[in-house]
Amino acid sequence: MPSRHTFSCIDAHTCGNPVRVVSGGVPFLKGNTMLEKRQYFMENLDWIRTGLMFEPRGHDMMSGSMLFPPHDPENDFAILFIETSGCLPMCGHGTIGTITIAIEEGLIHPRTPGFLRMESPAGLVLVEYKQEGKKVKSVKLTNVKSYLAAENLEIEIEELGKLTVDVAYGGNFYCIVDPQENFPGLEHFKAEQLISMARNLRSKMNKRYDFIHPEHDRIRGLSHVMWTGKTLDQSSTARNAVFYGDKAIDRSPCGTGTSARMAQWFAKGWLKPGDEFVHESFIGSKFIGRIEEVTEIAGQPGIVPSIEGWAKVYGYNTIILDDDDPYVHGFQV
Ligand code: PYC
Repeated sequence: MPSRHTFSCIDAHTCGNPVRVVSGGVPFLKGNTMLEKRQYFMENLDWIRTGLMFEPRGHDMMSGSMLFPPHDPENDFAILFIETSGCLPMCGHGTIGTITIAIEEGLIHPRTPGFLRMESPAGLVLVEYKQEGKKVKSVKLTNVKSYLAAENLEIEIEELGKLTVDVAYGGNFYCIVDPQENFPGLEHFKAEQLISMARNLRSKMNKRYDFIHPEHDRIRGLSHVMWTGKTLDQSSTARNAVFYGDKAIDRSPCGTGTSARMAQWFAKGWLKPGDEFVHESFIGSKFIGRIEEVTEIAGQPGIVPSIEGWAKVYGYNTIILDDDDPYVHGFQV
């Protein structure tokens, strides 16, 4: 007998990048922390992610989340991120979209209106949101500790030649490519070029280096590439195009990417605690970032960053994953 699984989903976008919250059909996950539950999901239930994220039910940029009860009663809820790139330890645009959906659609009932404590696989994230009537107008998250993991690494890719890059962590590891002799800036390239160059660069970096989070060894590997360049709006601080998965450029300014970049700027002395960091995405949408606190991670200097942005809910989806469909687990071309 073929089996059929039904998932209720609510769809939104955060500054242009999609977020699909699974509001019905969420599976039971074994584990005592969100990092353990993430591991259990990846080992046993990853077909739910691929079925809901990839074509024909999703697309290259699709990302989403599932909500769980918190493990610590002090917190409001726990979250699993499901994306075309896998189950990210943390996702900023995913958090902004999820909170907007969860509050507007009544999936979460905060003990203190306007504030939530969220357990992500990467650690505790504090959320503040502003509401006008039923609508959530903005979401600010105070992210996990972020730091510059490596500076001035040399690497060569066929398309550009020799590059000097930095690697920073903001909930995921980012290879940051700033304008330099062989890379004039993201504005000189089409999205497809940035994607294929980033795929090559990420693979070369991961063959040469092994980035492991000093406090959580399950968080390892460079998953994202950030190309930087000139801003579209002169009043913005910086612009980026973040590559993730195999074919995606984030339409939002990327929350964990913005955190990683603020950690990089802090380490280089370009950003001070409290300064506003207006980060533009590839399409020109903006997040406002700030260094909330200076900290350390396993003896290395780091920051606690915050990111603020908005999301819009746009639809309800009942999605069926039926084993008699040859593409039940999605596909990539
Ligand atoms: O906002 O952190 C983020 C993110 C990661 C991948 C896509 N968006």
